[in-house]
Amino acid sequence: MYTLPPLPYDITEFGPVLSKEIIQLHYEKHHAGYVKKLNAALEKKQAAQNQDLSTQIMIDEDVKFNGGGHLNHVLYWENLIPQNKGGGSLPDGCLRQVIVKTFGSLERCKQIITEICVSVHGSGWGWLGYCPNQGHLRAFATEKHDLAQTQKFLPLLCIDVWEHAYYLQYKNDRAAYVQAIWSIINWRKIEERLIQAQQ
Ligand code: MN3
Repeated sequence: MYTLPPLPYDITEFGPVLSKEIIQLHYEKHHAGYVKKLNAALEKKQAAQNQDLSTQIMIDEDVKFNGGGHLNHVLYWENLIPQNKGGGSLPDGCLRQVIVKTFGSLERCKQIITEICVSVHGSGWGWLGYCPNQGHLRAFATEKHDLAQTQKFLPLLCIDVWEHAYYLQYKNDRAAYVQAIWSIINWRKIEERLIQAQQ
């Protein structure tokens, strides 16, 4: 059984960037819904072991969608932090070094990820990922709830660009949501993920 992990902050802490209503709905309804449907699909999968292949494949689709939804949201909540607790500040360390090496500057990195997020057709995620084989970073998008690993990268940073992540506050202006979210990105957490990915 998978459970909804607690948020590492209070839902009122993101002030003008993400309203309490958005986070509450996103976390308590959307994320919780993926957890519930993932558990239901895993139970169904267990019971369907002797059924025909097409039935099993359809159940696997539910596991993939809801399991990806759960994992991606865990990463998303973790890679946010209120601005007054360090949101938006990239420390001087190995992450800054590799970002500058790959993109030229943090500003350019954010600009490329923003463009990728804005260009996702429909629902999906924008990512900064790390390739452990070649030791480099890449910005890319995935559709629906596909994992960063489907693009052969380990996830460092993710931005949810489903409409439920911003519509209550930003309406159809996804670009404004992505621009604003940079001020609450937890770069320390992302650096931790990089260090872990390099081991
Ligand atoms: Mn979401």
